[in-house]
Amino acid sequence: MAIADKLQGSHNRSVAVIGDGAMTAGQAFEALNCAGDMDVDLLVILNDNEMSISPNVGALPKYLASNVVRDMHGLFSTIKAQSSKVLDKLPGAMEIAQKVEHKIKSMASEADHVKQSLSLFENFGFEYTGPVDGHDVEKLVDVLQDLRGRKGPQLLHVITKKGNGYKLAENDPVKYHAVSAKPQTQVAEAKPAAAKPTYTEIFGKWVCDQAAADQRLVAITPAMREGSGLVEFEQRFPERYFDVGIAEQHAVTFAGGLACEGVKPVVAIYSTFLQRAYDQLVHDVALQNLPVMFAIDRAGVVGADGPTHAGLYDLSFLRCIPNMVIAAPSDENECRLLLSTCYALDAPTAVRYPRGSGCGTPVSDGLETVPVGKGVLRREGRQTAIIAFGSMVQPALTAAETFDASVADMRFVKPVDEALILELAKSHDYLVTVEENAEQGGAGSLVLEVLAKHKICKPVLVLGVADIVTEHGDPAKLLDDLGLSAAAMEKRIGEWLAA
Ligand SMILES: Cc1ncc(C[n+]2csc(CCOP(=O)(O)OP(=O)(O)O)c2C)c(N)n1
Repeated sequence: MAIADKLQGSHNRSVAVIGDGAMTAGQAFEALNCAGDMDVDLLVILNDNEMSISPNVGALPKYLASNVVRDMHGLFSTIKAQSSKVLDKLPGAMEIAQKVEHKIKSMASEADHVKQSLSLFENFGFEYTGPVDGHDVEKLVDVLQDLRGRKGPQLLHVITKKGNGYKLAENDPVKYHAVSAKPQTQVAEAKPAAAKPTYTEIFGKWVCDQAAADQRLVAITPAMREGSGLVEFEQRFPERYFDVGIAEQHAVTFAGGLACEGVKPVVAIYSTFLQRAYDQLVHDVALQNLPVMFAIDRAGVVGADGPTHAGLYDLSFLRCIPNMVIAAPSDENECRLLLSTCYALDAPTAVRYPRGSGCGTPVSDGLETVPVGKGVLRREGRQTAIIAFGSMVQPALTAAETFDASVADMRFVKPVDEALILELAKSHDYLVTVEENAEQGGAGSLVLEVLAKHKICKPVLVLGVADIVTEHGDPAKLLDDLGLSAAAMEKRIGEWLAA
């Protein structure tokens, strides 16, 4: 935006605000690298609260918190703030003062200990201001007013406390990272015991059980310990737990490297965040057929987090990658079975499961596996067969009652059970496919490809998420709006059959 303004001769100011957690992402450094070498008036405000969702990780937070950096820059900032009040009034004096300041810093950097303390950001070509107390609003306004007149890439390092001023959040910043719209003014209520475990919890328990049974297992999360169900794993297997920061690309290549050496990585990742690591998934894992398992959470509609968090594309983007095995569990027990099955394979695998809980099926304690690439006929009907994938099996079973339709739970998207598809095509007049994924290139497309390959002409209704940006909101309502609740499915199938 800053470059666009410059190109167009506009005098807008661009300000980028980034958290210290987000700053652990490679892309942040790609942008610093680019902007720091450009003659561009850009202000980056780094909001440093030492927290991602959970405490921030890696070398960067340690660097930002180091006293050397804070003291050194604190000194420069104080001098700057004091002098700017005077210099502001003299035309041209501020630019001269900036140059002098640069000169002093570069002379000072000759000394090794001072060199160390010169900000990482200054070495990237940014002028560094800070650290500044982000809760001292008046001071912050002064600093921002000063920065407004400065030329070139600027970085303002602001220190804040997560949840500042709200005791509940200050005491439990992890929990209060995301709050509902309803204000919670009382002591935080204890969470009512969930009637049904979530898929995240199913994964969290499985990964601990599997790790206890197999020393080679390590778990990797790109900054989503809580969301991905790895809290217990970290406590029980700290040496085998890796939070790599908000660095999905690195999470995947890191897993590839570990797998090269005989370690068995499980990358716990949300569907939407895996999108960032597509090239790494292809080049650093799949092409080499490395046994990395992806436990893909939030696959499907996600609700309140909205379109950026919707996990609607993974079946489409995974299915075209060679060597991948992709499983989509239809309930909680299936989730555990398919996790164990995929983990046991010597190949890149993905188990994708939705947000929230399923239908409450009792879950086995064992680590038993199922045949790879084989589906299961869950309901035997006539005329119409619903070929269902993952979370859509349960609503399909309900919808099937109206039409006395057969329902297959395909379990795997890759390798897909071609024999079952062909058998259903032979014994039924109409086929319906259903998945919680974009219709384009997903599991329904896969069924059409199988039919085409075997020269079978059959009416097929492909049900999935239409080619639109989904809204945020209650997941059940979203699924209904998207035509994927049992009732909506029934209506769509009924209309199609009638037509
Ligand atoms: C690419 C990506 N990975 C993970 C997340 C999940 N996530 C949302 S906020 C957050 C922590 C952000 O920390 P920080 O940037 O320091 O901001 P803060 O919340 O502390 O202000 C994470 C990991 C995300 N939104 N996007």
